[in-house]
Amino acid sequence: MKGLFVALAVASLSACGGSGGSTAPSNNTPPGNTPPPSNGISVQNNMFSPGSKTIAVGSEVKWAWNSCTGDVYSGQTCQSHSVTFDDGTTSPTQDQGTYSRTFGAAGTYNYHCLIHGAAMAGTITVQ
Ligand SMILES: [Cu+2]
Repeated sequence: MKGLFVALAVASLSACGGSGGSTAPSNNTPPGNTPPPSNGISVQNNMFSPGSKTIAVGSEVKWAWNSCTGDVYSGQTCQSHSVTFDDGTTSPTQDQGTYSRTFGAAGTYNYHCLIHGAAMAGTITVQ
């Protein structure tokens, strides 16, 4: 629902704008997307990129949602995903934003998206 609202808001802004030509960004990236920081993980539609990551004990990993795509009305459609670990730790199920987790103990941490299940999964190896 939130994604739809944003899409409509963006569409109406675009309709009222119009002071000479298109001002769309040349890279055409919908504004709901958040590029991950270096060493971060991008939450895309139906995949985490990179899917596997190895870090040192005590490190923080940041996921950034990039699940919005432009639509034909100059707005965007954003799909919801989550970062949900087998140990129960989870991000919200959201269509935009970021999530961070700090790993204080060595081990293998498997996670998946609550909506897309095993088809959208990743692993953090902490050593
Ligand atoms: Cu998902």
